[in-house]
Amino acid sequence: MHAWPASEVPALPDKGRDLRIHDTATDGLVTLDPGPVARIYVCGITPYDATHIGHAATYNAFDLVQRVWLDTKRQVHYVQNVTDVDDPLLERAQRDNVDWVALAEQETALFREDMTALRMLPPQQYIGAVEAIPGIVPLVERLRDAGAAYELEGDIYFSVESDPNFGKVSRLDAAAMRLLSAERGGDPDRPGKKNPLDPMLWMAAREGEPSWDGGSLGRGRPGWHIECVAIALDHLGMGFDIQGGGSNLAFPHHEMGASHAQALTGEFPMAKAYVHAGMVALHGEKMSKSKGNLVFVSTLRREGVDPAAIRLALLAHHYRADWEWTDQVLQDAVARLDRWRAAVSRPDGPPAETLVTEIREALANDLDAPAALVAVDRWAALQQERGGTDEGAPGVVSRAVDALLGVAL
Ligand code: 5CA
Ligand code: ZN
Repeated sequence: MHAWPASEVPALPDKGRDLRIHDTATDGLVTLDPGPVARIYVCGITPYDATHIGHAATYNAFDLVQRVWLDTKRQVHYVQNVTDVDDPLLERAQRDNVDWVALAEQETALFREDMTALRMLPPQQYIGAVEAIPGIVPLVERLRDAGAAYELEGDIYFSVESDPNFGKVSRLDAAAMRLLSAERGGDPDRPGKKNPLDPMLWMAAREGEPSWDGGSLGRGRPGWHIECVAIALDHLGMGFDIQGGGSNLAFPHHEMGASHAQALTGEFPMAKAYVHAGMVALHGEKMSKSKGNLVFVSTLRREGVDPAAIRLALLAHHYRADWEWTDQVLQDAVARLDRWRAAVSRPDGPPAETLVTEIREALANDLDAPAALVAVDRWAALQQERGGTDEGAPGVVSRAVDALLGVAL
C-alpha cells in the first residue's frame, strides 16, 4: 500500500554522532554501526480506530532514530506494516456493523494524515498483512516441514521449544510470559497445544470470517507475529538494525518474531537492537483502544491544535518513560512553540553552533529529546533577553529543529 508524503529534511553542516540506544534484549545501551544504509522495521497500527497520542509517541521515537541516522549522512531503509486483518479489527467491524476492509482503509487513511501532519518520515515500504499473505504461506510451510510448527484442528502453531534462544528478547520468566500471552492475543489455555505459549502461524478459515488460499495449509489467515517477520525479511533481510514498537510489543510479538526468524534462518537475533517506547496513559491508565481512554491526534487537529505543538508535547517526554497525557502537557507545548517561533522570527541572534551540537548529542544519547528541548529553550531565552548579533543564527536553529526534531518553526 502507499505510505504518506515525506516532509523535507534540511541538511545540516558537518555530521551528527552515531546513535547509542537501549536494546531490550541485552537491557543495555548499544552503539549501532549501521553501514551506509541503516535498516529499521517499526510495527504499524492495527487500523480499527484512529491514531491516539500513545501511537504518535511511539512513532515519534522511531522518527527520531531516522533523523539521527540521516544526520550522520546515511540513508535509511524504513519498513512499516499495517495489521489489516486480525481479531480486534474483525471484532470492531462486527460490533459497528461495518465492512472490515472499509474500516481498515478508513483508519489507515486517517493514520497517514496524522503522520503527515506530525511530520513523521514515511517508510519506503508500507505493507499490509493481507498483501503479504503470498509471502507468509511459504514461510509457514517451511516452519512446518522443518518440525518447528504443528497442526491443531486445522490451525498451525509455532513450537517455541524449537528455538534455543526463545525468551532472549523480552527476558521474562515463564509465569510472566503466560500472563502476557493471554492478555496480548495468545491462547495459552487452548487444550492440545504443546506449550501454552505457542503462537498461531496460520488460522484455518472460520465461518463468517475472511480467509485466503494457503496452499498446503488450506484456506485461512496469518498469525500476527509471522506477518511482521515475513515483511521484515522480505524487505530488510536478517540482522537489520532496529525493530521498534511500544513496550507492550516486547512480549509476545517481538519475542515470537525473533523465534520465527531463528527457526527459518538459523540466525539470532533478527534485529541488532529491539527498541521499545514507554506507554502513554490517560487518567491513570494506559491509553488503549480496548479501554477507550483515548486522545486522538485527529481530534486535536480538528480542534485547531497546531501539529507542531502536539509533536513538542511528545518530545518533552523521554521515549522510554511511561507518561501521562494531560491538558497541561499540551498547554506547555503550545507555550514553548510560541517562544521558539518568536525567537527564530528575527534575522539575527545568539550563536547557534553549540546548540546544534547539543541537540545532536542529546539525541545520539538514547534519543534524549527532553534534553534537546531544554537546549533550545536556553537559546530562545537568550534571544528573548539579550538578542545577539549572529546573522542567520535563527535560520540555523530553525533548520536544526526541523531536521532533528521534526518540528517546523
Ligand atoms: N499492529 C500491531 C503491531 S504489528 C499493533 O500493536 N498495533 S497497535 O495499533 O495496537 O499499536 C501500534 C503501535 O503503538 C505499537 O508499537 C504499540 O506498542 C504502540 N502503542 C499502543 N498503545 C500505546 C500507548 N498507550 N502508548 C505508547 N505506545 C502505544
Ligand atoms: Zn509487528
